[in-house]
Amino acid sequence: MKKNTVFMAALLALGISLPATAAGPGEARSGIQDMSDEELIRVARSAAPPQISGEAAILAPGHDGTLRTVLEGANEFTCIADLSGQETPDPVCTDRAGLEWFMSVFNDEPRPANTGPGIAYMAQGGWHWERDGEIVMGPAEGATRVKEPPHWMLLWPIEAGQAGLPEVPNRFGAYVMYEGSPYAHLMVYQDPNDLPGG
Ligand SMILES: [Cu+2]
Repeated sequence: MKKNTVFMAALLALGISLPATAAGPGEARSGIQDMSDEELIRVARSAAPPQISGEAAILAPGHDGTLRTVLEGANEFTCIADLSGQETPDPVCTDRAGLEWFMSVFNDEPRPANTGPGIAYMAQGGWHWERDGEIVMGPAEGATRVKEPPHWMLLWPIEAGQAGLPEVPNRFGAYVMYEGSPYAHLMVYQDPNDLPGG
């Protein structure tokens, strides 16, 4: 499998892939592949507060669609400069367990490899795709892109029904994304003062 394809499959599994009509990961609309390392570090670090991101390792997608290490880290966090390849980068900072979760996605594994809960911060928000009122794991035909506000994620198995949580974003700011999948996780909108209407 070509590395490009791996990255694409990974993004698809995450539900953060490009729409069918969009550029491939080699030509992300955010122009992330053409940014200087300094800019990549700035963008990646913007996903979490400085006490987390300031000493984190920095990864960024290169022109071949694979992630490269831009900067080694000095704490347990890793920040990735862009996940979706959309017109604005959507960076994430995640701890060791969370990085295992993301690497499982990138490697198209049937389930995440982390053996403990991971945490991930997306202070710049991100996107998901919806069809018929449900979140789908990628831009399937007829799916629409929906912007996510700044949020954090608990990357550990959860069932919406059992947890008494909804499966779609709502005015309370917490929901289970990818319900019914091994990649189901708790989404919490980061700023309680910035909840979507509803
Ligand atoms: Cu999520």
